[in-house]
Amino acid sequence: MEARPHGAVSEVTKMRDSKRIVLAVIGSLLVVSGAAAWWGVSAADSGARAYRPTTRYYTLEAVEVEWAIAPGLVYRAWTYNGTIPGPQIEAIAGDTVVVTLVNGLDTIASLHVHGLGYAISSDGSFESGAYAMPGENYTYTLTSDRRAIGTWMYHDHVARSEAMDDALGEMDVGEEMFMNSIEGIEKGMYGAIVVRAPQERRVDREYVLFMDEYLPEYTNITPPEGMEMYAGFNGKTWPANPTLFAYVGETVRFRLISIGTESHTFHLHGHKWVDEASNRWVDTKQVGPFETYTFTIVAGENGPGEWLYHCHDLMHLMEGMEGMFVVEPR
Ligand SMILES: [Cu+2]
Repeated sequence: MEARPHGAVSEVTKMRDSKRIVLAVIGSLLVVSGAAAWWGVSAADSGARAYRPTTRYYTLEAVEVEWAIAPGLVYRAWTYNGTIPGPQIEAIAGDTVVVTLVNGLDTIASLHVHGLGYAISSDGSFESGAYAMPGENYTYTLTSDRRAIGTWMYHDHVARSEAMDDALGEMDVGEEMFMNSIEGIEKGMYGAIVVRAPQERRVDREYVLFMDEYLPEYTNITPPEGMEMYAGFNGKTWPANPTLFAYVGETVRFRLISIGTESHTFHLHGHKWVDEASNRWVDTKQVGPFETYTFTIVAGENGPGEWLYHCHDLMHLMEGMEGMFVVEPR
């Protein structure tokens, strides 16, 4: 079991009498008040029209379904609303999002979000108690500000089968360690959250691509000899990965999300884009587990065609991480 940072706590206690604490508090108050002006969403935003934040309501039902990652490759998936990924949650910075989780599984289930704000009662971890018992509901309240603008994900944090319980029991590692579970995520319980700026720059098309692996221990889908697993996009694998489409000259925004235990190196043939972090032109980007990456291209800069997109980890490519971006003349 991971040790709690007791050392850090005692360091703070030792410093309590020091004037440095007073100075640090004053300093952080100044930082917070300055930052609040930047990330708050208000009518005073520089020259922008006022956006009136609203509350958006979603219902997600945790359900088990038969899910095919490709023709003939089927497993009993755990999902939100019967699809992988689950429904996309949309908000504009400043909005409140209220999600009711209806638990139709035989196990406890939860919702944990990245990027938005929430009280501990909407955390979704086992320790927070913010999960739904089988057959029951749980409601999560999430807030957004300017820091939330971008691509994020939601996922389960607690769902676990009896078979997994038994397997963990045999490992005899003690009960506490495995109160949280990755089984829900590995079986398909995830979806995208997109938070937009009130005055977002419009694009012609937008695609969200989850990059994931389908581990045999969770799917019971056995890969061919020499392959560890199948892998792919949006709950699919080759040849069933999503086919994306655009006309030449259209702006297309990609929102990439790595959701499993592996890093994925996304590559799109025939196109380059400016990487915001480095301000450099790139055509490949590595996205670590539970990281996201957003970029925008102009479709068909090298002409129309059936352009490949794929993971450039060559094992993952062999395991099925390859799809088509079809660009047609106008
Ligand atoms: Cu990959």
